Amino acid sequence: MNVDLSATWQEASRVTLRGRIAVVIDVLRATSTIVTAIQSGAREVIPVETPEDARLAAQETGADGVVLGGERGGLKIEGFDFGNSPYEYTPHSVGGKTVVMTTTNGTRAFAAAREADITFAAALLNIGSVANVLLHEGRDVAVICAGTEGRVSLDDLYCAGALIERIVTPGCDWVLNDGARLAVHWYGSNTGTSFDVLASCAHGRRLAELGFHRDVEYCSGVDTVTVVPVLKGRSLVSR
Ligand code: 3SL
Ligand code: MG
Repeated sequence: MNVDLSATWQEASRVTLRGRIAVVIDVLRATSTIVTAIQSGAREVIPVETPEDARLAAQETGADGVVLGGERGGLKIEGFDFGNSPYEYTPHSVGGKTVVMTTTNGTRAFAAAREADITFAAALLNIGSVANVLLHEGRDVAVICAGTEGRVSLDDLYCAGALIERIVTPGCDWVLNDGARLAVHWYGSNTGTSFDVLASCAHGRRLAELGFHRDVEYCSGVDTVTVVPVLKGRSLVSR
């Protein structure tokens, strides 16, 4: 089986994903927030590319209990209900609701994955559950790191390396592309905690500057959430 890693969503949009399972990773912070929203009981999360798309999708959905979430420049978009902090997505705020979400990189990575047979959302928070699902499926995997504005994000690569290490079991014939090998190497070379890694990478430092230090800490949690969001049509729902 093959594990093919794209380091950014832009790279993924140039890769053939047909016949594969895609795993989208944006640890800081989109997939961590999506996983949290679904764990908090959101009915669905609809990832879209732009704020205009979000407003349109909310109108089209026409369902009761639709909320808008996301960020630009890390901050809540004007007129939206929530930003991109996982702490905002509580059972009280999103339980039973449809969340339409747009973020700078993470939600675009779902659009880049549209050709894949199945698409899951992964973060450090739910990495064990995602690994179990991938082992159960036993199929070629395309790991799509969102990256940050077209550039590699070490937080995503770290999570990808941790995930790949959990699924590439000895005795199984896995073929890793160079990106996947790099992620495993980067993950294995870290001696500090996941928080040390996330806090020291460029986007972790940027979020701390914006006052989101607690989000970085929260997103560093490993296996704290069991839910595995899967794309059904245009919605991410609990698998
Ligand atoms: O790039 C994204 O999709 C966001 O997750 C970035 S931020 O952490 O909200 O700034
Ligand atoms: Mg990111």
